[in-house]
Amino acid sequence: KVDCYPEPGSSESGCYSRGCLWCPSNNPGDPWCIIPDGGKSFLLFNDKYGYSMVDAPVATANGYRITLAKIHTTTLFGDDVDTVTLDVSFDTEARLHIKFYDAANERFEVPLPINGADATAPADPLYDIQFFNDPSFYFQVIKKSTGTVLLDTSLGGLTFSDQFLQIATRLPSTTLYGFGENEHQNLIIHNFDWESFGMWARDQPPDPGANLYGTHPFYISMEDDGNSHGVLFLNSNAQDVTTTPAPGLVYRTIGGVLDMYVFLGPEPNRVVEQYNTAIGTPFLPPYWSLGFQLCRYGYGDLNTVKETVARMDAYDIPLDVQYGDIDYMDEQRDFTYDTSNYAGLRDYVRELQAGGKHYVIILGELHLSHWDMTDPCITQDDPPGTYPAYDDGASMNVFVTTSDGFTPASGKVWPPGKCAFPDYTNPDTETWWTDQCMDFHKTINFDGLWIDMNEPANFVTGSTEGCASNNLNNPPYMPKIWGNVLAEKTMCPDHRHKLGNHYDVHNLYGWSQSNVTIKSAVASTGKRPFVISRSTFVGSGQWAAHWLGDNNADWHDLRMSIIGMLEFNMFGIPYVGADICGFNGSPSEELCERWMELGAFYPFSRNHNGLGYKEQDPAAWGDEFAARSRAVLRTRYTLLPYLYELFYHAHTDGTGIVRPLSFEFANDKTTATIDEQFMWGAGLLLSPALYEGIKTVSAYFPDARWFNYYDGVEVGARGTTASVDAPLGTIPIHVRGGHIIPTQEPASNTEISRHNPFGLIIALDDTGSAAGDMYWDDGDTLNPIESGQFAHFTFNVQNVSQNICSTSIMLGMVMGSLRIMGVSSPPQSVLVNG
Ligand code: MIG
Repeated sequence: KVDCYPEPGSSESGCYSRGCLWCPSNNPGDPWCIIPDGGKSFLLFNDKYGYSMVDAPVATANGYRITLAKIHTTTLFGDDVDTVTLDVSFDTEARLHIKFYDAANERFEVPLPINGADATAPADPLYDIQFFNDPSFYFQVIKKSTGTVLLDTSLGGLTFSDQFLQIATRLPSTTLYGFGENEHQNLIIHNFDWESFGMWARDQPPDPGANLYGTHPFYISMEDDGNSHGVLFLNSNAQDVTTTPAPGLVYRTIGGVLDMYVFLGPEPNRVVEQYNTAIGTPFLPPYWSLGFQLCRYGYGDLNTVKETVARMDAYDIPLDVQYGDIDYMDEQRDFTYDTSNYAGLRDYVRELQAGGKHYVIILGELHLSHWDMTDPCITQDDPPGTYPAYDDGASMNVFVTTSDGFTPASGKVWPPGKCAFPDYTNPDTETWWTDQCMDFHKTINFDGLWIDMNEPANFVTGSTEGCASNNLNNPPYMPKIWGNVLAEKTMCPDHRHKLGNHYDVHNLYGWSQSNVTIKSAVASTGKRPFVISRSTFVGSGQWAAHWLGDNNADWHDLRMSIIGMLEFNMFGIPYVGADICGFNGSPSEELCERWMELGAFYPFSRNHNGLGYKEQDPAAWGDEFAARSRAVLRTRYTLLPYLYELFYHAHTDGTGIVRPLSFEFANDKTTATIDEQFMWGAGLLLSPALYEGIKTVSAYFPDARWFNYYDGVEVGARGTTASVDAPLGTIPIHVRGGHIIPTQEPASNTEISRHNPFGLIIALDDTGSAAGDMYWDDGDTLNPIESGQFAHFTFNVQNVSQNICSTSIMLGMVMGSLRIMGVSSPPQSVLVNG
């Protein structure tokens, strides 16, 4: 069934007037008004819905072109497009591109280049596509090796109207991962009972059912035989997806085109690689940004920041990055700092840097008072000449305008202030924004930029003047988003950006800001950039990291962070983490300790706290807490060379860093739903303690050899669950047989640890072999790979080989230890250097 009345107010008469069938049902959730499927299941009705092929598909250089004519006479939301072109291109052996667009009129399309299509049709694609006209047009995509039908749009309901586009497909199984940004209660979406997820960037703490900060219309489906494939809907409008019992999906969007990419895998990790390579692989982070980071909203003054850092140092808890949240600013104006409460910030940042630490500042909030409402607005209300950021921007016309195309749209953050929103789709904005950043960098020598509230958030609905009543601001179909109003917490959809109406580009706001800000960061620091953004879209991972937003300091959100982290690794943003110890609320000591343990294994490891809550940095709780946090962070630092090497692969091949167990053990069905354990790469299994009061974790061990990281002892369990010890201060870690993990002696920050001796953990598999590799560079120069300024080693039990070696990088690298796990009898002798 495909719902013919997806908005509220379904009724029998309303249903018939759409030419649909009224079928009351006892199953809760079932739609009662359904799109006719041309007599296939309802013999009384001959109505056809959708489109039909006018002629046979026409072969093109690498696929087919098909002309589709609308066949139904009724409409759901009006303005149906009569003739739709379908272009199918066989992009690569593993990637198929399917695009429906209006044959006659240009429509908005996301300007993201999709990389890597072959020039000519691939010789032996992994897929086949078939087209049908029975009774209306549908298609099937088949995985050739197994015959599995991956997409099957015979469920019907294909709709292409101006403000309502819909496609429905049957899924080959109920193992479905992805779609975002939403809080999913389970790693796999296991509810095929008409569950909907809305996608429309929103300043919204992670609550179940809400559309959150970013938009990622991408899913991975695992077929029953363990093979996988992925599908991207490349669309930036407000949209939603609904699961159906078929099992199937109904995808709806209110603008743009229906543009789908299918990634054939067949292994789940290959799907992630294929997807990430297509949309742009993640940036290579500077090494220091793999260290532990500390932030809070509302330190209030520089002395408090200094005291916090000082007690971290006193306990020798590793710390690489300190943040400045909006309270460092002068009344929350970007590119200013509070010269009374933060007097001396300029020198303090230099002092931190001299000690090997780094400083990251927040941007994108302006003109607010103590109110918890901020946004990327630039204040408009300062007298001319007093706030250069606005004056310069106004003279360069860099702001989003109202529908008239020239008046800057005004948002509001705190009476009586009004503010303007930079339009990052305007090339002039890049110049202006970069100038501001470079200028400010002369005052505050920041190392990275944190861009917040770029959904974009707004205190008022739409603008200070509200929003006009028209089809953009009030579209006929409202996707299943919170508030049911597009302008809620943001600007009016009819406001104008260089690239198009806000209606079309809203979901690209944080994306375009990231793309610009990474360039501004390079221009300012001259080093490898570090940008972290709250709102993201398909492709954002090339430019920015992401944190999971304003979570709660509770056990539920501790657990949910694993799912969020795993999803963003699928979405091409592996540099991700949640606020350790929670943003809203004050955590218990036990919760915060457990969070420090889990957070030590977020790629983005930052303890961050909301305004007014109890201090929760790891040095704030006393000696025992500090000692445990120190221990768990030293474990992280020991493993940083491995994390860095995973980032190298993410950057060069698009591989996920943090992976679900099911992506490594796709044929083991038990792993499909596991979301309280995760893997770093293929070699490390993490089984954190996630419930109050527990001292052991019941962990699943897929069929492999597993060794306790801490003592090297082999776990007996294979393909079964075992109880592992997790006293406070310990996160269970197991090394998988067959893998070699590069390590380094830890220190209080990476600038120091980078000079320490390296080590290798060698965990043998059943055949006595193991392999691994390691990437190394100076940690913060720009484009080290392009310029050959790096070293790359591959290891196996028999030998070590240097693939690529830059001698300056190699200088001073010392191999300090080898730990070999799984040797059957103790060695009789050891030879070093011959
Ligand atoms: O209205 O800058 O998600 O991390 O500390 C809150 C203050 C604005 C929201 C971010 C949060 C940050 C906070 N910001």
